[in-house]
Amino acid sequence: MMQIVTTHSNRFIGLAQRIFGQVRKPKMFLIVAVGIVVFIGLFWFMNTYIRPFLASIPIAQTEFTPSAPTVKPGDQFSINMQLSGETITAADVYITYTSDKVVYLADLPNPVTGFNQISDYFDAPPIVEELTSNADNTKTLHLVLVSQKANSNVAQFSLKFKAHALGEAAFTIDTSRSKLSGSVGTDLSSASYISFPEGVLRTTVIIAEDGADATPTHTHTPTPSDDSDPTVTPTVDPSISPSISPSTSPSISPTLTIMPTASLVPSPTATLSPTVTSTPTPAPTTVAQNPNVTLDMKVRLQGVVTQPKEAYRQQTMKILVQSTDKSFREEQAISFTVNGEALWVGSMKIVNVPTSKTFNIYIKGTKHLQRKICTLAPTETVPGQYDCSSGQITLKEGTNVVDMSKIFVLAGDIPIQNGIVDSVDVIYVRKNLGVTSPAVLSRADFNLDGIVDTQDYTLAVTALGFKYDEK
Ligand SMILES: [Ca+2]
Ligand SMILES: [Ca+2]
Repeated sequence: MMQIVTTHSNRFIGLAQRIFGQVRKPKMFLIVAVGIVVFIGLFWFMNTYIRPFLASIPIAQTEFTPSAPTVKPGDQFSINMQLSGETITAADVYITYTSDKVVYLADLPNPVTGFNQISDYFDAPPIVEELTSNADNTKTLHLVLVSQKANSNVAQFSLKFKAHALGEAAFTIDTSRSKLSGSVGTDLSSASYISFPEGVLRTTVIIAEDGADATPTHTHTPTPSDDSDPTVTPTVDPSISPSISPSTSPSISPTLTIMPTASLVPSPTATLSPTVTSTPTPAPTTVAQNPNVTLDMKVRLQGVVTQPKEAYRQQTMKILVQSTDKSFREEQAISFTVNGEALWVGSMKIVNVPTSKTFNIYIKGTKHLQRKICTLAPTETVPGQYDCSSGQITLKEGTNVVDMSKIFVLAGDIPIQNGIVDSVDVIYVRKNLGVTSPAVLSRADFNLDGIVDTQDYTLAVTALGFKYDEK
């Protein structure tokens, strides 16, 4: 984490120098100065709120070492991996290796799995064991491992390779793409994402004719220590902080939760007070009442590309409308019906809406991650890409069209929902492949074709990359 902070501050100084280099006019200077104050404020904000949030993701100690530093052409060897410190229940790992020097066993003419483990910690064979070729004589192995046992805070496995050309082969874990999840500490019922250590996780093997003589000069495994920066303290002058408008902070508050059971609390329209006073004053004592609002919504569910069969054309989704200042909040379970274009249509009526405010709208399906929108017609080209923080939605009396047809409500968080796509979700889908019973379908049939199969499974595994409900 320390590295992130350092990088940011260096970038910031560089940016400031560049900006100042272009400043010639005093007015411009003022604008730039204001910009910098705001920038420093944001920096302070990130340090204060966002860094601690990120820092709260635990880190797994990772060892990544070869079974032998030097091998001969034709030899089979292993790259061993050990993840410890937390109880890992799922691992989604990308490892790039020098493919013109070594071959992964699943890449042989008669492929066999290259995945191996001493104790049966992870389910075998791996859920995903895929190879892709890169331009630079390397290949990337993508492994998705799930552990239904998850009974230890040390998980080990090895990957088998065969050496075939002289030289050096390097193996690198792509820590930016790889993900771990599991339970932290002693609470094995919890689910959390777990990070790899920062930095490069790389090891090498020398392939030499006389394997024994070759000097293993190459050190393996930088094994970064797992104690993440105990010393970092955000040292931005606090006197500058008040310049940030406080209205920005609530939108990132990680405490926002949407209780699945929350019932709708209709606002008190029934406050027509029976003021039977003797004075016959016909004064129009109108109680200050905000307008009533209707949201006509169109929604697209990930995986549902055609209109499903009759039995699956209704879905209940949770809609939360919240003002950006959090003073107004209305949550309802809305029934949606899917049309011929695979769009889900539903309507929500809300009374007494303070229409002078701006709003965010949140949507969560019964087996989906929550999405948050900040405009009435958000768009994305890749499912999950749209991301917003501050709501700019204004609502008017009467009908408001909320067009979510150009973003996807992402599948994967199955009941009982916990707001995260993790190994529990993935395992459930995997266990029920081929099942068509209504109880299972209601939880894991994401594409609504009446069977839990590999398509649903793929959606669940993909969703591992999206982690959490948007808040
Ligand atoms: Ca879940
Ligand atoms: Ca299905």
